[in-house]
Amino acid sequence: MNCLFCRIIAGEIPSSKVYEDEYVLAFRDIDPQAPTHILIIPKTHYDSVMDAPPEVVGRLTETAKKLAVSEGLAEKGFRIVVNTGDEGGQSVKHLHMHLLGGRSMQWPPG
Ligand code: DGP
Repeated sequence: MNCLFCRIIAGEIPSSKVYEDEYVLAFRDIDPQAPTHILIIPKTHYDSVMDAPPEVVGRLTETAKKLAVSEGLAEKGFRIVVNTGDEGGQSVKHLHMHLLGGRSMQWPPG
């Protein structure tokens, strides 16, 4: 298995897990870009959001919303990001949603 996030799901690489269910794993980003920076991934491998069915994207979004509440981000606001492809800045080719919060976000992003 050469996908980094599949190896995290399999427990071969340790992660700081914040949520897990049958379909989804969420863990803290190794290189946080905000006080709270969580990655939410499907347990089934999809290279990017372009390959994933709507129910999978929906589960990631619903998990992000729940975590925004449990992490105390929902009231002040937060950002969810799905980098896609090379120009989108996707470095890990396993679909993942970033949940970022705990500071004011800038726009436009870099
Ligand atoms: P992206 O650039 O959108 O593909 O985001 C990939 C993210 O994955 C990036 O923010 C850093 C994070 N990351 C890379 N390797 C690891 C790892 O081994 N553990 C954890 N927790 N995060 C990782």
